[in-house]
Amino acid sequence: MAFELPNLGYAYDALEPNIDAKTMEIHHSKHHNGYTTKLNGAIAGTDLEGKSIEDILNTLDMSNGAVRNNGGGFYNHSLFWTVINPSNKGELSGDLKNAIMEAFGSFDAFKDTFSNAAATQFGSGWAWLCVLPGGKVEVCSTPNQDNPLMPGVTCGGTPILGLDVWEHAYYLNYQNRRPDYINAFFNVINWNEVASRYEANK
Ligand code: MN3
Repeated sequence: MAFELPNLGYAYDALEPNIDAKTMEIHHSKHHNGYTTKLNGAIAGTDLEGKSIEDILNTLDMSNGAVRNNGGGFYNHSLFWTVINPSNKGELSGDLKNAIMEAFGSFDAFKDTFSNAAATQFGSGWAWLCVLPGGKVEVCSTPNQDNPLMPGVTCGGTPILGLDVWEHAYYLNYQNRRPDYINAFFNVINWNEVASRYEANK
């Protein structure tokens, strides 16, 4: 069974004005679709075919550029759409809130740390909030389509919140103002989804 581009589950304009409809449409229907198609092409006929994307990334040969870039792209965007789903967003609470408070001291300190990771990731990449076994959380960033599931990535645990800081994610609306886009991202985070990923992976 080949990987399929997941449905967003909401309209392209549902995140306006924080993330504009045109960016969402191109990002999902062109960029994510491209990673999906190329991932399927890269694994076709190999022993990776039929494995879950998590298994593929966890045991990845990092010299396999086609699977690294397109498998990462497939997984990262699949996570990203869910953590900005505008339905039933909830608020930061419960065990996830406690873990964030324990790691960073305050929500504002967490936001600063995450925003700084996103702003200072040179060129294209992602900022992440990850959960480690036992429930601790940490922030890190990765270049290109790498992510914390991949071997040897200096960013541990399981990602539960991710922010795409490739220019294709924000340039139409924000041009070079990446910090404004990062700030807007905090308006659209679906904390219920992040909390459910935290509970499933702690
Ligand atoms: Mn992207």
